Amino acid sequence: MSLRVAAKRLASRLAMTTTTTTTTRGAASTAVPTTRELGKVYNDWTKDEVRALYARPLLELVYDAAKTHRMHHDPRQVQQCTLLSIKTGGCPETCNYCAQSSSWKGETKLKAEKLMGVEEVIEAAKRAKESGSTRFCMGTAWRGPSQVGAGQFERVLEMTSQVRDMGMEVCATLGMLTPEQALKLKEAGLTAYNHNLDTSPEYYDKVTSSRKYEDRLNTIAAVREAGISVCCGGILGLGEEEADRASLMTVLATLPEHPESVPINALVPVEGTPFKDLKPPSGLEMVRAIAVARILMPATVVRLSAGRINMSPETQALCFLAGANSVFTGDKLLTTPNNEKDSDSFLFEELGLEGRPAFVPYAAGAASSDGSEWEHHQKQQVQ
Ligand code: SAM
Ligand code: DTB
Ligand code: SF4
Repeated sequence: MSLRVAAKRLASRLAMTTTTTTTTRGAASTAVPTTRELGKVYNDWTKDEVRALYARPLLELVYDAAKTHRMHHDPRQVQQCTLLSIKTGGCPETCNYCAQSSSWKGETKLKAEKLMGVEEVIEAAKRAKESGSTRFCMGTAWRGPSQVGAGQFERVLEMTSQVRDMGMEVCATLGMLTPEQALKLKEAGLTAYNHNLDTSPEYYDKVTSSRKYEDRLNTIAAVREAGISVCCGGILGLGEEEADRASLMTVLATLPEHPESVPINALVPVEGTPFKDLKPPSGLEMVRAIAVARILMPATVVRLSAGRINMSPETQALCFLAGANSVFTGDKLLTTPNNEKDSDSFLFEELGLEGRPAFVPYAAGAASSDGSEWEHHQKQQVQ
């Protein structure tokens, strides 16, 4: 069989069942570029530098990431966050990985639900706080608040204020925002807004057709402008190459200010979605992505997000060593299952980890995370 035929066969097999990630490992230098100082915050990383970093031998990368981590964070602290899908399913967007798009509801069989009531959400936030979470994140399967009636957005603002008054960090992920909507969320007390870029600009049209990369960047700019802390990351395992992963990291690390929070998700393949047959990244690919994020964005909270349920305790330990300092806890993410409480408690105990308190000042940034919230919180504790 000729090489071309073999390559073609392999390509079609991969296209049908799995994806693979082409790496440039071995071709690159093994060190952080000599012009860069570990732990220093830079916003001018080049794509070539990031690619070279991405291709480094894993243990060297993890070693440098662990050193960087200790310059900005208490390595024993890992924040526990709880997600709640306050409006599930029926989304008009077409994200190929997502269980909640109405485009494949015939296949996923996910039933669209209405926006939850304020009381029910507050009860869930109380339970999350009691179980050790210091950040509560509410998600809606919306293109954005503009798509729904004003009353629904008002209800989310009310939920935001009430969770904030409980002394928790409050995060929301509601889709695209206008600058006015971002300001309203800020006034309601929102700590952070999650809006992921998901993948590289080059690969984005393979992931969704219903919006552009630029739309995502505009919402992130509106969030930043409103003084809300930015939570923005991606997903590994969407069929992208390693160059796309490096490209996504370059976009994040060259924003005018680094996001205070970068979630790294592994694809959770959901039955009925176009990406149902893609192969999620390996644990070590997740470790590599976390280490690169940590070195590029030293002060940021790097969140080991979706896909943790399939990771061994050993892989998770490597992720924490590489600089992850947040996880989602609780039995559910948005629509898919999450790690069990008992196994998480055992893992924290065995690794000597403790929860990260709410409002620890983030070194990276925005007005809502410059430490004033931490002082406010400390005062509340004294009263
Ligand atoms: N609709 C809003 C949006 O897209 O920004 C908020 C909710 S959306 C479900 C939040 C994020 O969850 C997505 O941006 C994506 O990164 C992540 N996500 C969704 N489904 C996922 C899956 N199956 N596996 C991994 N991450 C997923
Ligand atoms: C993020 O980056 N990951 C979380 C949170 N931000 C909103 C969501 C993960 C969703 C996983 C798939 C699901 O449960 O539907
Ligand atoms: Fe809708 Fe968000 Fe899912 Fe995309 S990721 S389909 S925008 S809920």
